[in-house]
Amino acid sequence: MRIRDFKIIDSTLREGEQFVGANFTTGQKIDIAYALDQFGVEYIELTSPVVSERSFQDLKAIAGLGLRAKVLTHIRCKREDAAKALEVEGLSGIDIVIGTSSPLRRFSHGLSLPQIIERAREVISFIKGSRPELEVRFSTEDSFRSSREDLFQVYRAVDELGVDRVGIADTVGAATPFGVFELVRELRGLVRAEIEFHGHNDTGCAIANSYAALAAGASCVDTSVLGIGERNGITPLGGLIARLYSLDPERIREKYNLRVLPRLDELVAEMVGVDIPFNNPVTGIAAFTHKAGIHAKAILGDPTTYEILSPEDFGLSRYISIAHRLTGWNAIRWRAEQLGLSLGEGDLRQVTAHIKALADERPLSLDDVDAVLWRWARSRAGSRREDAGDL
Ligand code: HCA
Ligand code: CU
Repeated sequence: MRIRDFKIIDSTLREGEQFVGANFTTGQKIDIAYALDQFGVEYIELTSPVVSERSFQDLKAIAGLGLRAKVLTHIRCKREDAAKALEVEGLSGIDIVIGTSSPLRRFSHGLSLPQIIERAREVISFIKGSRPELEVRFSTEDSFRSSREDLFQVYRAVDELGVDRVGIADTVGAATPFGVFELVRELRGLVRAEIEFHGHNDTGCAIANSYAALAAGASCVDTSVLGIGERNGITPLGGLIARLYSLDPERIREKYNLRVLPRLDELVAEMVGVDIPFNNPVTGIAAFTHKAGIHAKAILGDPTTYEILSPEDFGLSRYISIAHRLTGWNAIRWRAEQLGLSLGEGDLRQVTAHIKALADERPLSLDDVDAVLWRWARSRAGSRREDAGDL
């Protein structure tokens, strides 16, 4: 399935601030915003201005940077929150959220469904009446544990009020890809507004769920750098990009500046005090490392054999690990060539057998492999000289 028209709403500066290790300074927020803008995300979402004076000032600062990305803020469905957001110049839109599931209705805001719709009407008309140029998104927290009937009633009401996007939020990471597909499909037939998906990663499904949402007709996905957010976070920007790139590389290359991704991941990892996971899509240390002899041989012949993402597109390079018992003589030949050693196939097969035997004894490093290759090449040269002397 080709997904061409979609937008990324990066929420590192909102959802990401809810990650346990995140405590961004103004300067750090600005650095993240510039890097996201350079990468090319379409939207940057920031924490509500009512959270604190610093949050308010930082929102104003980032909305005033003149970024290409549209700057959004995220508020509760409350008139006073909207009023504060409306003070911010340079803002492109306001994302409103309210809980619709019965536990949230009971324990969070205490509003009934008609009261939620009434409140939505009040806040949306207030925003649209004050600054009609602002985009408004209305999202239902914990959508997947809300009754369909309730959800659709709310979405239809806010759609009629003229919101630009309706948001589905898998707040607790409960959704499955099929469930997301089905809900978005149905909603697509009901509303005129664009559909946005926000998915938490409690069961590791955030990327798959976001993809399912896009495939079913959503056009916006919320991400954060490295997926940071409440608990174990949401759809990671890099992972979503990997998912979409593998399906349509040209489109993703033209839409985003992929070489910025490693810097973004490193920047945010450092700021929040975590390492980039070894298995992270694209930027994990092992993402482009090939090991088994069969893989190494094929990769050396044509990298697309075992890579659906091209590391060069992200400014990265692949690594072929050869110092272990799974190695093969093609990989060893490649290394010998890199060292400028010319060994015939018979020799290479023997060296490889020797390296495998050594690796059975102890862990090897590339230096060990190189040393074996050099020794072998020297002894070969010596014996060739002896042969020549014999003649
Ligand atoms: C939360 C709110 C939210 C909001 C998502 C949205 C969620 O922190 O609980 O605005 O669509 O996951 O429901 O992040
Ligand atoms: Cu969330």
